[in-house]
Amino acid sequence: QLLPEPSLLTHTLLGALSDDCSLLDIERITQNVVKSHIETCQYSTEELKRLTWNLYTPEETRSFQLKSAEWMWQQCAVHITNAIQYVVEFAKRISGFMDLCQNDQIILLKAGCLEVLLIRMCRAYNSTNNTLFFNGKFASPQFFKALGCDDLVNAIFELAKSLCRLQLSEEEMALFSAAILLSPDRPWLTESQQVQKLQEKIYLALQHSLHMGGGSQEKLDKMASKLPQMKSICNLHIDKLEFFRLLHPETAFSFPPLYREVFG
Ligand code: CLR
Repeated sequence: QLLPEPSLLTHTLLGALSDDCSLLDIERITQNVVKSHIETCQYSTEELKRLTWNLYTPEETRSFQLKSAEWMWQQCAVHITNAIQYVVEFAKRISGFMDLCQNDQIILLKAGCLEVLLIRMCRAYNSTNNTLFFNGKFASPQFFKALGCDDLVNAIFELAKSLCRLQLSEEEMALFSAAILLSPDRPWLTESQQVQKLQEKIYLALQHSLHMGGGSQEKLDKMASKLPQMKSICNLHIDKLEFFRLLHPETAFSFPPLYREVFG
């Protein structure tokens, strides 16, 4: 046998880092990140479960499809901004985040908040009928037709579907979100070393959590394999917003200030 068992490998890995990050540290980090996630996830699992069969009727869907692009963009921008505020609160509650300089906090949030939102989105996705929670009810991709960005909307629903298939626990979701938020390779960071240290610890906690949950390296690889898909959605969103701004500068100017700051 050339390679040790995965469990042994993880054990060795955790052991090797133990002077820097003990099992106790890992448990403390996990607890902090999970608590932060649960407290800021906007909708509890029970709430979403209770609303599962609250779908937009065909008539309601049709009436949304007939709205103007400006109106629909404005609605979506407001909902996304709302959700971003919760992601900011999540970041603030992760121990170590507030110790970073304010410049870096802002860079990390600007670069990562949509990605975190995309991870959280799988909680609000119903795979049995391909719908997403939007303003109190579940909506299909066609519901968002008035936006005029079918490719973006379809890409978002596709990601939701594939993330949903991973069946992430709240703990895995929380740690995955925190790890993405604390990416040391974001441009213009001044203390990327410090960010890297935080990310490494969260990453260890994620590995530990996957290991405990009977998961494996395979699940971690699958999670990591969604990152390019998320990146491309972020880029597509910026492109669509830029194009919309050209067509309707007045409406784009009236989007929530936080939305404009994060994506402007
Ligand atoms: C994601 C999980 C958050 C709550 C939340 C708020 C806004 C929702 C978003 C979730 C999922 C995606 C969503 C969005 C509003 C508009 C957007 C439904 C549920 C759709 C896909 C349209 C996107 C179009 C724009 C980018 C222009 O906790």
